[in-house]
Parts: sequence; C-alpha cells; structure tokens
Amino acid sequence: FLKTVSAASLATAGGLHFTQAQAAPAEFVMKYANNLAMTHPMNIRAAEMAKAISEQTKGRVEIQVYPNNQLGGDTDMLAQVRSGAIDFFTLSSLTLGTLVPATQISGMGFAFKSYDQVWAALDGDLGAYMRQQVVAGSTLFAFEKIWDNGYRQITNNTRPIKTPDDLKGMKLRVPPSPLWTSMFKALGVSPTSINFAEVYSALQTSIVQGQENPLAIIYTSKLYEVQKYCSMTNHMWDGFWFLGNKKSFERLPKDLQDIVTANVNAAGMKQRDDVRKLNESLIGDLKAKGIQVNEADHEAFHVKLQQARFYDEWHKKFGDQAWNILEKYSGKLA
Ligand code: X2X
Repeated sequence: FLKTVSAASLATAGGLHFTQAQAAPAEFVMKYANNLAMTHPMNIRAAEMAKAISEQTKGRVEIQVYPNNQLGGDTDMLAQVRSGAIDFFTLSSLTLGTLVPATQISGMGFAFKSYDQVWAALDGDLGAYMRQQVVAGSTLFAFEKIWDNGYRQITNNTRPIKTPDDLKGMKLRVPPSPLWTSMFKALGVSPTSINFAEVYSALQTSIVQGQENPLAIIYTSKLYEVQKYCSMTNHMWDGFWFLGNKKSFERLPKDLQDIVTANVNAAGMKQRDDVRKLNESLIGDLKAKGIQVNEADHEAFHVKLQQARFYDEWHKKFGDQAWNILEKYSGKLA
C-alpha cells in the first residue's frame, strides 16, 4: 500500500469510509514521483503545490505526490514517465542525460561560481536550449523553472578529501550519467553508478565507501548515519527538471494546463530559496550528527579536470553551439 502526500489520499487514509462531505473524485488524477525524502523542500513545496492546484481547479485536478522512490528508482521512474504510467517526475539534468545527452551540460564540473550564474544560465539561454532538446528528443517536456538540488559535496567513511590525491583508490558512488562517470574518472577514481534509491544501503553495506550530494540531501536522507567525513568540494551544481509526459499533459484542457504550469513554476521558485538556505545552514547540524566536515581545495580539482582534458572531451561531445552558451555564463572552463 503506497502512501502519498496528496490531500485526497490523506482523507481516505483512515479507511474506506465515504461520507457525503467527501469531495467527488477529481476528473484528472495525476501522479508526480521523485527520489527525495518527505522532509526535503522538494516534497514540502510539492505538497503545497498539489493543494493549490486542487483549489484553483475546483477539485478537477488532483496531483498525487509519491516521494522517496516509492514508485521505483530513477531509472525506473524515468521509464514510467516516458510511457505515461506516471505524469510528472523530477530528475537531475545529468541523469536525464541517459535519455537526452545534451541536458548534462549544466552539471559541468566547476562551471558556475555562484547562484547568480546558475539562475542566469538556467532561466536564460542554457535552460531554453536544454528544454528544447528534451521536447525534440523524447515523449517528455520540462517546465520552465528548474528546481534546485544544489552544489555537491563528497562524503565517505575513510578520510577527509582535500585534494584529488585523497580520492585515489576510493570506491565512490555516482548517479547514472555518462558525464558523472567521466568526471570522477578524470579525478582519478573508478566510480560505480547506483540509483539514489540504493545509496543508503550501498554505503551501509560498504559496496562503496562514499558518494557525493548537496548537504540538504545528505541531511534529509540521513546519509550521515552511514558516513564519517563530508568534504566541501562544491564540484558541480545540480538541478532537477520538473518533467511531464507530453500526451498525458495534453489531456488537460488549456485552462487547467495553465493553472498546473503556473503552480509548478511558482513552487519551483520557492523550493530554490528553501534549498539554497538549507544547503548554507546545515554544516552545523551535520557536525552535531557526528560527521566531520572539512574544506577542500576547489582549484586543485578544477586543474586536475583540465589536465585530464575532461573539458576538451565534453566540449567535443556537446558541440560548439551548446558549449558557447554554457561559457557565456560560466566563463572559459578549459
Ligand atoms: O542521485 C542523487 O545523488 C541525487 C538525489 O542527487 C539526484 O537525484 C541526482
């Protein structure tokens, strides 16, 4: 029995009693699935968003939120949203790269120096380019405002990571994505691709020694329980495209589509704010949970990627057009 956080399912969660006071079933019931904990801002804002959509459509559209990999890991959920078995799904632009390779470009190592650069790029030409690639290359579309995941940090249970040398021989998990694997190979490790759904147990059973994620995820998914060190590498920024299945969205009349679109984008803007603040404030909380936090030499990592010709390789793969759009925001990377 799957628990969702939609208002309607809460109303029926206590049993099968239907009373006159209960609202009629919605005309359009839509499923939104994701890989994060209920307590992550993504799910808090999604629950609010579902409520607002129900109210503004006068109960005609019900969005059911399935958090925490309840419907499967990312690879599985991606297959489900492609087929229309689920209607909406938030996925890292790098993992989306397993389907539409061009969307990996925003996860380029050390590309964005600040959130000002991130949002200028993603709300500007780079985001538009990526969304266009999604529409052209799949059964999916992406809503305009990408949701935040954040700058990623490395955790492990062996030693603090200060320079790329400290990574030597370490077994690290990365999400499924050619760019992620390539980047950590360039940094000197042989990474293992594992869906987020299996990361906690992979760390617990020492299938891998470490992983990398923003602090908000390390905290809300309790990875501190199975990790000793957290190294502030800021090695890439990551965001979640709010994806929809084109056909299933087109079943909605235009006025309802507009209400859903406005609310998804508005929730995304609030989620961005929450996530940035959380990622900035969590170091103390993680230390209190017993994890040792250290700073890392960002420049040493960037130089290591340059020396491994990582940027040259991906410039070639993405092509001049996409690369020039990226560097318009990030400055020269190689
Ligand atoms: O899989 C991860 O590490 C996560 C949760 O950050 C993503 O969705 C990319």
